[in-house]
Amino acid sequence: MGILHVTPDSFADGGRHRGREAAVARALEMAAEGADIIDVGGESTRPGAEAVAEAEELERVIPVIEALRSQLDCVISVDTSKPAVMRAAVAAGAGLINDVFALRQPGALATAAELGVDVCLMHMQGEPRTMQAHPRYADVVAEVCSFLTERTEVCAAAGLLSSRMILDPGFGFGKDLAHNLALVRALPRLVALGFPVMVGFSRKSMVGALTGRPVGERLHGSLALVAYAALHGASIVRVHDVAATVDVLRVIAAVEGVSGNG
Ligand code: PT1
Repeated sequence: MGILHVTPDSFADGGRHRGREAAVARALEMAAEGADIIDVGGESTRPGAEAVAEAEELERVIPVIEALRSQLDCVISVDTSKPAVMRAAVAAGAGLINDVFALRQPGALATAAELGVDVCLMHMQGEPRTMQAHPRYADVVAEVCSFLTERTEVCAAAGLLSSRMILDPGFGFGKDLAHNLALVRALPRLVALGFPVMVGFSRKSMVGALTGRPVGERLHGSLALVAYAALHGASIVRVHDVAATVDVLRVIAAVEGVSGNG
């Protein structure tokens, strides 16, 4: 899954148009590099990020999804927690709702059930603006597993198909380095819950903490986590650096004998 941030190109005339064009071009590039899914997001959920208004998020992501639908044969994912954005994105061609709130915002669960597309349910402690202030767990792995299991049950009761659910432990979402590492080590337990597991470490502060490197120099550390996750059962990796990640995954697939090359 390639990450596509759609933000207006500020301080320039026609910034919105240019921002859209740049996003579409980057999506096509990621598809050519081997991405199977493009995750389109108009609201940052990184630590400390402020919320974006619904109308603004719609203006950012919907025209890009519309443009991509006709040019791309990847699955288009929408990274949102807002029911109106989910609805418009699916109407525009999105086939996956990636919700860092795991459909806990008002109206999101009923909307996703009605839309009938795939959903990624992610664990987060707190909310993006403040989640890194005091992450606290008695047993982070047990708590993440029980949260995700409960969300699959709530979603199933609301009418979502289990076969359309993907789980994500939410690296960096209300978790310190020890919590994140415990969850990486516990990937087989997450996989054992019986759903495809998605992971996102790309350029995150956990990679910075482990390597001592700034955000622009975290590719190699991110790839190490991609390889570890792939070898421990993760099904989807959410990344900025698609070409490098595809190389890692192709090599692992070949060694494991699933490449189709004998
Ligand atoms: C993710 C994810 C996401 N991450 C899913 N969706 C982000 N399903 C956005 C840092 O510590 O992992 N899974 N959507 C981006 N969020 C973060 C969080 C970015 C933490 C950076 C950090 O640096």
